[in-house]
Amino acid sequence: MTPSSKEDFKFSVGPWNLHPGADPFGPPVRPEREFADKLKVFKDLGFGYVQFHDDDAVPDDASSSERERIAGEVRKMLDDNGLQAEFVAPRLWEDARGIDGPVTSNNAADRKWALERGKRAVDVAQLLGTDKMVWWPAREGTYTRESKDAVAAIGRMLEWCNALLDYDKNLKILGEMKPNEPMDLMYLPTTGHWLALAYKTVDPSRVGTLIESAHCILLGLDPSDEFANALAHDKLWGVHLNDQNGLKFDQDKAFGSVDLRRAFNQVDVLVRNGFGQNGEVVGLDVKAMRTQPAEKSHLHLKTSKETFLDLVDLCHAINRDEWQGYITARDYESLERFIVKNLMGK
Ligand code: XLS
Ligand code: MG
Repeated sequence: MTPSSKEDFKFSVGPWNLHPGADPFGPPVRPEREFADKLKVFKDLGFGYVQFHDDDAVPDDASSSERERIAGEVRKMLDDNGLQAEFVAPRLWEDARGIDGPVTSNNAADRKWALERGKRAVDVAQLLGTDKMVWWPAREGTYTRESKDAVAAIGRMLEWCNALLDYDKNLKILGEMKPNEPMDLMYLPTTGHWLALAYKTVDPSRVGTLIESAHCILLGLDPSDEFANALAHDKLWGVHLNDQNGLKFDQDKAFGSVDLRRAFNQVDVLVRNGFGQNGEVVGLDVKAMRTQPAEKSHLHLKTSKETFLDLVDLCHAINRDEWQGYITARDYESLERFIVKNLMGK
């Protein structure tokens, strides 16, 4: 395996990562940017790919001919900025029909809508020129544990994936798992749960994962080990890098801003396993702090990318012989000091 070089890494971000700063306790504090302005920011910051929710690209109520026209316009804007679509994710969690699922909803009409919406997202992905669909099953879980049949729910999640794999024979589904928020308890809370489902689908070779750092931390798991598990199955097809300060709401802090060693280990596992050499993209899922003024509300994207690339440099510069020497001698105390010194630039 040739380790990834800096050039192997292409970066992506979503339009929702440039946002006006509303949170559950307060309204927006900055003006919303036009989509075209967001693309310009992405281009200027050196991003090569854009992540989309289906309705970031095409309104959900567009007719199929409108969908083609609007997606064509979006694709042209991407082209004009030297950008490509990385994936499309169906936004199943905002519509009233998604209030209790919708894939695992107890209501058959909601489940039917979930499939239609999934198919529309696949259509949008095709029109934007990507074969990847990310599924973050936001409300597939419960607020009240006794409100759903959990075994039936997993079966419904499997059926939904199978129907979409069947709908588009080139589609790849990347599950992005998260243990909670907005639900109290999620079905398939970890990547491991998801991969078990992946192997039960009609075409496991087209089902992989996108792993978000913060989601692992919310589980009390180490993101680099989670990446490693998916890499061992050849199923790490995307990442959402960010950081998270302990077990609370999903903070989407800038990559490496809380725990630099944890960030280093994520980059190191990607570098050592040649991530990016088969078209995988380094995605960010980061939020600007609400305190940022409008003209500085893109810096979280810039700093996350810079931290990532600085850590790639460190991965290449670090003395691997010395590292291995500590492993061979089983002197893990000295190994810790070695890593910490490297992170301090000493
Ligand atoms: C939410 C997820 C979401 C997905 C895209 O926690 O991270 O933003 O990445 O649907
Ligand atoms: Mg994410």
